[in-house]
Amino acid sequence: MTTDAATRATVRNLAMRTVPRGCPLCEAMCGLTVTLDAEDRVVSVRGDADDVYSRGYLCPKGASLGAVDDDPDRLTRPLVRRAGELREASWEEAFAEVDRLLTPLLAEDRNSVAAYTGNPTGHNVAFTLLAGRLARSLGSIQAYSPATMDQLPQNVTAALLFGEPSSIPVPDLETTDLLVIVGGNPLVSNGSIGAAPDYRGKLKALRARGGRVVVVDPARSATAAAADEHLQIRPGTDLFLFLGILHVLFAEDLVRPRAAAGRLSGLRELREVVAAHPPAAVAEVCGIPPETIARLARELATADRAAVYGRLGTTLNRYGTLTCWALQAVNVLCGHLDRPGGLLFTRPVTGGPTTRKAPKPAHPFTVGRYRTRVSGHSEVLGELPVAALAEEILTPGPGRVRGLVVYAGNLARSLPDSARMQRALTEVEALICVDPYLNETTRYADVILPPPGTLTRDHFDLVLYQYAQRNYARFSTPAREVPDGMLSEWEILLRLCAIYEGRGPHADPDEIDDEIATSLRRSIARSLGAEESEIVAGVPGRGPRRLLDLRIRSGPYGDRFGRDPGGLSLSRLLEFPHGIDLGPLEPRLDEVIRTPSGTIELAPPMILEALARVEVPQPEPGTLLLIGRRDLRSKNSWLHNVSPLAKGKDRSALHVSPADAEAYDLADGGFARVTSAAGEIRVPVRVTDEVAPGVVSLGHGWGHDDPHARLRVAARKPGVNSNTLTDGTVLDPLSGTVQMNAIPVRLART
Ligand SMILES: Nc1nc2c(c(=O)[nH]1)N[C@H]1C(S)=C(S)[C@@H](COP(=O)(O)OP(=O)(O)OC[C@H]3O[C@@H](n4cnc5c(=O)[nH]c(N)nc54)[C@H](O)[C@@H]3O)O[C@H]1N2
Ligand SMILES: Nc1nc2c(c(=O)[nH]1)N[C@H]1C(S)=C(S)[C@@H](COP(=O)(O)OP(=O)(O)OC[C@H]3O[C@@H](n4cnc5c(=O)[nH]c(N)nc54)[C@H](O)[C@@H]3O)O[C@H]1N2
Ligand code: SF4
Ligand SMILES: [Mo]
Repeated sequence: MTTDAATRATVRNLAMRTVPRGCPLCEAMCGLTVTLDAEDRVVSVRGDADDVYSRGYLCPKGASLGAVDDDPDRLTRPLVRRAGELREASWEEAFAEVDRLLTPLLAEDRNSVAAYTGNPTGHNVAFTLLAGRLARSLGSIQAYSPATMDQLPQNVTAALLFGEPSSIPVPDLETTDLLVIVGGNPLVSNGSIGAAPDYRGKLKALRARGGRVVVVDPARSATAAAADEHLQIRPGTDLFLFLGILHVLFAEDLVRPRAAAGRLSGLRELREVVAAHPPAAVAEVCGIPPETIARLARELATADRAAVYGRLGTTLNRYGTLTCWALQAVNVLCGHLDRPGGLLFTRPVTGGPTTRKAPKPAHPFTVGRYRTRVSGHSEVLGELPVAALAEEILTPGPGRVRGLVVYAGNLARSLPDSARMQRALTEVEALICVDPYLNETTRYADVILPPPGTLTRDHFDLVLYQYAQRNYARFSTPAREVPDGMLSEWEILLRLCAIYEGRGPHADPDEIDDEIATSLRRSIARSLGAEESEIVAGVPGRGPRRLLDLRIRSGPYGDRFGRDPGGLSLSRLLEFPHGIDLGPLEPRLDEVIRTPSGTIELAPPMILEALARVEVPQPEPGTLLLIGRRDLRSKNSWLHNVSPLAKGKDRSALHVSPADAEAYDLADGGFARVTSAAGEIRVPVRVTDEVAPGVVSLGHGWGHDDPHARLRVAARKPGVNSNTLTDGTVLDPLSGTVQMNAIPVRLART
């Protein structure tokens, strides 16, 4: 190396900086360290060994965060449709176009404009803080999100049992001795509503201390392969397994609710309804031997520290809510709720419904305050089913959805019945997308408003701290500036609020920012019984930090605006860039329960009525059941364009059992035609005994073959879109959640 080169290298190294950042790519919330050079280019991303929550763990997605943000296909300017083509435009032109398109529709009928709030918004503090205002400003009942193809059955269950939809307890991975994972694959997904960094390490530790892991899954997933026992259940039948377990608990007098004792109602009704479901009867339905069901029930009832944890395999089916309810009833009756080593309720740093004083009297949980126009689906927790969105757009008549705003969603790939969804995206009169990519959905847009990369924003997991493995918080400041010519997502969203509210495209976003802060101060003053003048933010300026400071200071660890000087504030949290550990999860059932009866309501009428209507699934002859799966280097539909994550072989093959491969004359590496009620695909086949005969599996979020999208890396390995096959006609009646697993399909060789 010449002296000059050495000097330059030294200068470069001196100018390098390493900043701690929370990873926004999944629910594990790992702490990362991002190293940037003098030109603000990301040089490396590593696990942050000093992070008090993740202790250095990261996965391939986190390691690629620099590449995620610096993907050359990300949009850097708004696109506006002119003469049929999407063209680059200034922000002023783009907002003027949004105003021109939406304002007349909103003036005529607020409900003619729908909004879809997609998955990445849950990891984005701008959205989580502004969601309420965005919805109120739009003022439309047409509100959609992935909840109705994800966790809404768990929310409805929590609302029914505990009186608050966000009260979902998480398994205490650190100390449990028996973990039963039902329809979740945390070794790939890193877990969800109960996620954890290094789930594999946590399961290893569990087994090393003599504990057991049981996985209930139709596929031998990575988690099932790492477990002590794998129960290969028939897709869509978990409800019956849990009814069988509940039956045994009553029949063998194994009910001992411990922490929940004395706080239960509905036990007698529950005993009556499960009497009709002995293991011998349910075994036929779910394909698990009756003696195994009885043994599992006894093991759960006698284990000191055990937890049953369920995720998508329990929610995305016709009986999603009943399944989640029965699963939680098992935890309650076996005494694992609200106990260390069982399931606990996290206490989040910004507080929430269960850390504030309970309303008196508590309202009973109801659904159906309004219904969808076309099929009459009920509203549930302010949402309408995603499966109804396409028909609300496509069906003519008064009240039709004519405008659609999509915040971070890829409707053309992630929603059921893609063909119909795409027709709807063509038909909708105004489509506004807040999204960094020109992809399979945004390519139909009239206006695309692209946010800058994740490293330019404040990061704080406002929603996800509710389900962390410890009481924990970390605030990350931006690693680099918003590039010239771009607007922060915060500002984009405030300007949309202004347009929805009829203040026009040029309104000052700061005004709305101030209004939001004022109303938050007012509500905090009311809940603390303080004067509004006492409730002041301790950080200067506007934006997310001011609102977060108000929420942290009024939260359960907060300094209560000086009343508790040792307490937390955002300024104090900023002193801990590697996160602050607020202690292990602890029992707090008294704080959580807020049902009208003040008890855990085990047998609410909604559940009993739905149970009475349950039908035993009858497989159509000649069909197989299609289930989904996730992929380590994907995040639903949107990381497939990131080069380091796109390496390797095609990941969207259909998994077929050896027996079915033989029956349908399919070869490993060959192709199959898969047909369902909604459509047909041609897909490469992988013959594997990971799936049982009669079951096939395919990941979702693929199908990057739209020539109008600009996803150059993804287009090289487009994969096949599994949602061509999900028809979206079967919904969980209690939550409106769509069946995405156990889809009947036919196979043929091509
Ligand atoms: N790497 C990666 N991580 C992710 C995501 C991603 O796309 N990639 N997505 C994130 C999101 S949005 C979510 S919601 C979470 C989801 O987190 P998980 O629920 O853990 O994810 P899945 O891999 O879908 O696991 C579902 C499991 O259910 C099984 N299953 C299917 N049908 C049934 C059934 O009827 N009964 C039972 N018992 N099991 C069934 C499937 O075989 C699969 O193993 O993951 C998050 N994390
Ligand atoms: N068949 C089948 N379908 C499924 C599932 C399944 O298991 N099986 N799982 C379902 C589940 S659980 C979920 S959560 C949904 C997810 O479905 P969606 O909510 O539609 O989410 P994604 O498909 O991940 O698309 C995310 C979009 O957000 C954009 N984006 C990424 N980061 C940002 C950002 O910071 N800001 C903005 N504004 N945009 C951003 C991406 O470019 C992409 O267009 O898919 C569902 N679909
Ligand atoms: S496990 Fe999740 S949070 Fe951790 S690095 Fe990977 S994507 Fe990020
Ligand atoms: Mo999800």
